[in-house]
Amino acid sequence: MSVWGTDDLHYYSSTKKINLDDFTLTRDTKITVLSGAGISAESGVPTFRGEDGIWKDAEKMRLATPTGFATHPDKGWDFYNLRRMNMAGAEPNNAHKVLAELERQGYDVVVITQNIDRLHHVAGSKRVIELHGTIWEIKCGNPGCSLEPFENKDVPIKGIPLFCDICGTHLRPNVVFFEEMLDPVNVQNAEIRTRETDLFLVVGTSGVVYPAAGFAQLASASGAVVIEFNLENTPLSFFCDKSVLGQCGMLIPPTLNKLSRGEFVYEC
Ligand code: BJW
Repeated sequence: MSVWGTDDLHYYSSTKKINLDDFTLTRDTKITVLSGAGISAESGVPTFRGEDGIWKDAEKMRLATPTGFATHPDKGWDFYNLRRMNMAGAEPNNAHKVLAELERQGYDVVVITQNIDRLHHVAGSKRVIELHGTIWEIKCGNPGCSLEPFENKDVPIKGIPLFCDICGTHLRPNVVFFEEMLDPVNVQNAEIRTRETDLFLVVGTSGVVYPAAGFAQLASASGAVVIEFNLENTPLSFFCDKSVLGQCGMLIPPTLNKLSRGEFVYEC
């Protein structure tokens, strides 16, 4: 098994469509969720792409690269401080809460999230793989430095830009910038879980960033039932047995209720 899996994750093709009437969600079902920015949109956290997306501003997108942040750590921290303020004020919405409630009721749920906001944790989800890190931790910008990432919840962080006491390099958020490797342990755990999963939910992601997007393709190729929740179709729709279009906070609860034949109930 490859740790990165990007070679085989990219190019799966899917022609299968599983009839959801033949599928029943039970406590033995391994459920895996791949979430993206869209799951937090109803909590007031902006998405990246699209009309109101953060990446409309090309400078901000450059700041989310290792070189961009290292060149302008002051601007980089301004950008992340604004996002910390936004995320600190955000509450989990029904999409985060229903997934946490599913786990709480004894269903076998793992969330693989691309989000850095920790709203899945706040909602109560216990088994969460943070593929792109978290804004609530800081690490040294020097990958060779011995400083371990540490939690910091100050909003805003004062005295920016911050520098490492050990090596003097700038400090930065513990998030995965473009062109950076994801934590191989996280990727491997996500890959193992995806390969063995029965039901794979793709929630609020544009499905264009890899290796994350490849997990939906891997789930499909591994025989899972794959259901997408999004406002619109995405490049991943092709790999899904069903795309449920609309706000995920509204649509996930009734879908889970239906799949469980009424056993799982979540009151919005
Ligand atoms: C709703 C909704 C509602 C709204 N209900 N739905 C060429 C050059 C360089 C690199 C590459 C390259 N080609 C490929 C790569 C690899 C690159 C990549 O995939 N790039 C593509 C974009 C082309 N990947 C990487 O670089 C990764 N590393 C890597 O591959 O290392 C190996 C390597 C090294 C060097 C060179 C090449 C490879 C790392 C990726 C890290 C991504 N980082 C970010 C920033 C994190 C920190 C931060 O937040 O500041 O992660 S970018 C951003 O995109 C963020 C997100 O997690 C990620 C995915 O976005 P997401 O979550 O899908 O959000 P949106 O906005 O795109 O979509 C929201 C969706 O929600 C939409 O579909 C809406 O419709 C929907 N929605 N409201 C339901 N209510």
